Amino acid sequence: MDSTMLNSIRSNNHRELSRAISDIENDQDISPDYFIQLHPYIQQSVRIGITGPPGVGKSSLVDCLIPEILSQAKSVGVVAVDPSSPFSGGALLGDRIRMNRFYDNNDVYIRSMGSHQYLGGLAKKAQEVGDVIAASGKDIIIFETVGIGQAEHDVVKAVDLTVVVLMPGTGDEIQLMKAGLMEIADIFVINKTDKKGANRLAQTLQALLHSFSKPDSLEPPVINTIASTGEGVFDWYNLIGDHLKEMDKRGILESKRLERHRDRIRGLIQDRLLRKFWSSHQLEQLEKATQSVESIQSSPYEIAEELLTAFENG
Ligand SMILES: Nc1nc2c(ncn2[C@@H]2O[C@H](COP(=O)(O)OP(=O)(O)OP(=O)(O)O)[C@@H](O)[C@H]2O)c(=O)[nH]1
Ligand SMILES: [Mg+2]
Repeated sequence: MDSTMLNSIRSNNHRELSRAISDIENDQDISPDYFIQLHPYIQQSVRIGITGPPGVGKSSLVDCLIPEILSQAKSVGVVAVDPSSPFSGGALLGDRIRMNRFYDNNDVYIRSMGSHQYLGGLAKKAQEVGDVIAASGKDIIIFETVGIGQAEHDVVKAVDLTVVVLMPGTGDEIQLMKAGLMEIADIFVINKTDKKGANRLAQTLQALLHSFSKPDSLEPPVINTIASTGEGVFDWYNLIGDHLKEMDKRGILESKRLERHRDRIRGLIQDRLLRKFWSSHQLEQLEKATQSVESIQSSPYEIAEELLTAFENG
């Protein structure tokens, strides 16, 4: 990155920001220098993940949260990960409307991002996208993901705090345990509490949390909302702030960030080594060694050994 680009991002030029994010998304070869130069300017942002089953109201909640954030004179970046998932009904349209509403507001940046397989994984991409948005000066960065697969677990690795959203009447409790959402939640939101079964869901959830919680661990609070009217959103926003403070006080935030830092270093080295290893020559050798069905007769360990030895011997 040249200094003009860095300055553009730092002066909150959303067009330059979008360009940078597209480069990251498209796996353009971005030099490490790019991120090294960004690094001094990314520390002030808080990164929040919002996940949950399809259609529970994640986007609607984010929509309500944006004005709350703005009313505290703070700025926000929103990244909707895979809004075009086949499971979602009209979310993309919803996201479009949202985008238009804040279109010319410099304190709101909204962007969607695919969740397909990226080299180095979605977590890496989400972290890098988070970095450039942070460098533009946003106070809060929100990642919205549908909690049905691997994506939310990757995104959790890129955030400080994770909110899991549920709704009554869908047997979410069971789904939640299956999907391992229990372990990743810092805060639970029960949305659509205008519908039947909200109390029952809250009670089941509390009981589950109780049985899951380890001594001295910070039990995730549960809060009710109705995103379609905005009810409870103000309290939810405050709860996020309070919970972050508590996580900070207990050193949880710091250790999360340190772990993330360490993970990223590990990932970068893995990436670099893999790229180096799979030169066109090595790919050719793999092709050659596995050209015919007969090659299945050789142990994969044997072929791997040969490739590794060739690599080590230059
Ligand atoms: N009754 C009721 N409907 C709601 C509430 N919140 C959201 N909805 C509706 O639920 C539908 C889904 O809302 P979204 O905000 O798109 O949900 P989402 O979780 O972002 O959905 P995906 O991104 O597709 O997983 C929309 O039709 C909303 O209008 C609520 O509190 N009560
Ligand atoms: Mg959505």
